[in-house]
Amino acid sequence: MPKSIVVDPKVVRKPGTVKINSIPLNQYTPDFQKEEKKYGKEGLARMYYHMLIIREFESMLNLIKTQGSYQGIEYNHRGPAHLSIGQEAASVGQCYNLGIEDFIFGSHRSHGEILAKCLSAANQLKEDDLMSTMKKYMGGSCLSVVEKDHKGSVLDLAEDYIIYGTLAEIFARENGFNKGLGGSMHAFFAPFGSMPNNAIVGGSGDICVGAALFKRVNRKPGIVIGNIGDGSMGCGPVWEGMMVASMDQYRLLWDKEVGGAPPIMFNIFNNFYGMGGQTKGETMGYEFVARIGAGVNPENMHAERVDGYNPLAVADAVERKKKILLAGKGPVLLDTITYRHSGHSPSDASSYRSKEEMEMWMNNDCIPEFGDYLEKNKVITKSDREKLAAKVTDKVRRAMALAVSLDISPRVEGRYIENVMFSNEKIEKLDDREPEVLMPLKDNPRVKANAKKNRFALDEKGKPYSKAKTFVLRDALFEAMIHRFYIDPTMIAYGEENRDWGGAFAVYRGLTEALPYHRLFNSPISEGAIVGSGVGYALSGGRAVVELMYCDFMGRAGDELFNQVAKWQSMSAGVLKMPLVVRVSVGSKYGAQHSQDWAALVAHIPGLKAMFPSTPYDAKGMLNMALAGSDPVIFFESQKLYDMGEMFQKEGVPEGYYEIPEGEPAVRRKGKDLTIITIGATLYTALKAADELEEKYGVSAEVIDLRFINPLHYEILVESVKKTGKVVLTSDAVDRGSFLHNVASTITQLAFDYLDGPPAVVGSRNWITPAAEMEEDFFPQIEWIIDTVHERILPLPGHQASTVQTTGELMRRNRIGV
Ligand SMILES: Cc1ncc(C[n+]2csc(CCOP(=O)(O)OP(=O)(O)O)c2C)c(N)n1
Ligand SMILES: [Mg+2]
Repeated sequence: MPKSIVVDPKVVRKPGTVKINSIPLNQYTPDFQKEEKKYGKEGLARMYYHMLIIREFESMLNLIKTQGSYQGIEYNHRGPAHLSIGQEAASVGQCYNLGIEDFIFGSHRSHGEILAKCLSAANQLKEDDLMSTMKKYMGGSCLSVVEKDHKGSVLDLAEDYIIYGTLAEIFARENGFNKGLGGSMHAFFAPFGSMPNNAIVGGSGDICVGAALFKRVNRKPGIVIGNIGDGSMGCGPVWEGMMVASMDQYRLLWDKEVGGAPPIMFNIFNNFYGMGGQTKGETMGYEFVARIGAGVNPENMHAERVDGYNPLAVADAVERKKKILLAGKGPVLLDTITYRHSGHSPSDASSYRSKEEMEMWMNNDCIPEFGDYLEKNKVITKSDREKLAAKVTDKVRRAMALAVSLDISPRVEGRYIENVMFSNEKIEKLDDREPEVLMPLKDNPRVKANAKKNRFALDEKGKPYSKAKTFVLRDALFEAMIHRFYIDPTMIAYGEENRDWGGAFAVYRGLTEALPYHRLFNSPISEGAIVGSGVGYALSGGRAVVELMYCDFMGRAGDELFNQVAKWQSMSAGVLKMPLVVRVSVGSKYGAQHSQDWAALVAHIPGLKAMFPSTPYDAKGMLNMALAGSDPVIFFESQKLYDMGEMFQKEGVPEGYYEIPEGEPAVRRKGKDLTIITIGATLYTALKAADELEEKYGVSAEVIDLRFINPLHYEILVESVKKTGKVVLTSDAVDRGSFLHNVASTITQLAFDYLDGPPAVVGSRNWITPAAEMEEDFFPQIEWIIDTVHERILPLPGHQASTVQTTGELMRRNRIGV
């Protein structure tokens, strides 16, 4: 369908100027009467109390890190502690007007935000709900510690729970909010809307957008705030996240009923420094973070600077912005100024800032200043303040005593981590409502067209059907996608050119007619945020399929794939699921930056499942499985195979639903003298090599298509090797670092006694991928496989090698690094 907005040269070439609206700075004016009316004395005092809790908590960690003791309790904390002393008003102010359903994501410096959000949520919950949340979470392990000997209200108990749960997490204890597997920089407590905090600067900048997308698409209540630092404004994922968050299509193309733009606020806790780099005057040029909004959309992202040293100014801003977000008019950018008294970390000597500057901020410290304001307005007395301070110290001391004890707060055994690397669930659908679709499945033009195609590639005489009449690999992928779209209402798919174009390689052609915009849409060219927002969507409870048009673009989404997709299930100790499929197309013909098979990079990162089908039957069955699971799957597809019909499954690709058993390689050709193991498109090259080996040299080769990279069952491979004693492995990945070397060494360890010699890997050359016309010099060819067999495995009588595959050549190539 052509776009509804015509790009008219007369209009776009017309001279003119862009008018940019002004951006408010620190416009909040304190008005005690109004504030008292809004929050009541109790609410105002509570804000102060929450600020005190954070201050004491962080000061305790500072003492532990610098002096090894707090209130007479000694402890050696080996991990990090990025403290937010000085920033308490900003986090408490932010959370005060947020509901439990509102999410906040954060950074490496987020202890204060976890405490502020959880304390605010606890205060809003009824006692029964509070108790049942605490009892249910991790089987009540954290609650049972603080409940013992506790006297006082449920809210008071919840406060202890929040302080202890956070601290135990920082100290890597089993009773911590994430069983100690997250730690200081990744701790969070989802039941109260405190969502993952990220040690990667700016890491939350695109994840938070996906969470907001989840809320919008699935009509869930609440808003999402991405808390990131001023230093993170230099990070690509943050900018990409803002681009995804501000796409015009939410308002112009999506059904009005969906509700507009995702409710996302980018909140910059602007403490004016990265670690030591000063963001104003040194490492950035924005002058005011809020100015950035003007570059993103005509509403300036509703940006403003707010005084984060006054909790009431922040609370007011968040409340106003929340209305904008709920009305679908986001995104919002908030420049919340604040200052950390503490160093970046306790070992930081603050040599990059002047004593005078630090003194000025300390002299205006947000806690005494707010305390004085409340005292002046008779909300609390001096003696109340002293009592509150004593109460807070007592709470933190008790939590500390519990958290340092290995008897009360043990660590999980290292082996436990194995259980949370994957969730391994089967989930038909992630919500019960009816999936939103635009037509019955049977009326879909592509479904109809596919119905007329031959689901096996060859006719009775073994002759291939014409391309137009053959059901090919891309059709198989389409069938798996549309099947799940009609079952799981939360499932969405997006990426570059996904909608009208039908995906760059036409896998999605036919989905556009079937799905409303909010379930299938084009994204900006933001590979980082495509994957990162997928992470946020999936960990919030939805199923997302995102696409990287070329494997080579994984580089653009490196952090998201390797640090985010792969890690959140385990860093949350299984609290979060990651039903995210990343479809990655592996190219050829387009040269050095569009033709690389990087499956090995994925194989190297724990926490990712990876699949690489090479037949239509497998493509459908494996994608079916990926789309019914709860784990992240990197799904590789070779562009050389999109047009390939089914050559192995004689009865053709089934029309109904089926799955391929996870991790099982497939024997494509039986043999007894030699095992050839392949990944992806080289299967077909290997089969031709096997035929030639048989015909010319009488060598019977067994060809096994790995299909899976992780998890991978070795039984079939070992069985074959026990029979043949000889192995060649081949794929389109360059030889050095290819995953096939892992397979080769594992086989060697599992079946050493059965091997006649070392397995040989035939990969692509360690070069750039050259032009299409020169690819035969780069990708493994039939002769390379046969020559390798001849030179390194089994001399073939009368064979004349046409390429050099000797061990000497191996040495030479390695010596010069190519
Ligand atoms: C991607 C990445 N680069 C660098 C770092 C190291 N690092 C940790 S915190 C930090 C400064 C971050 O500054 P800002 O975003 O303003 O947050 P603040 O520390 O001020 O809260 C740096 C450079 C990191 N964790 N992640
Ligand atoms: Mg900063």
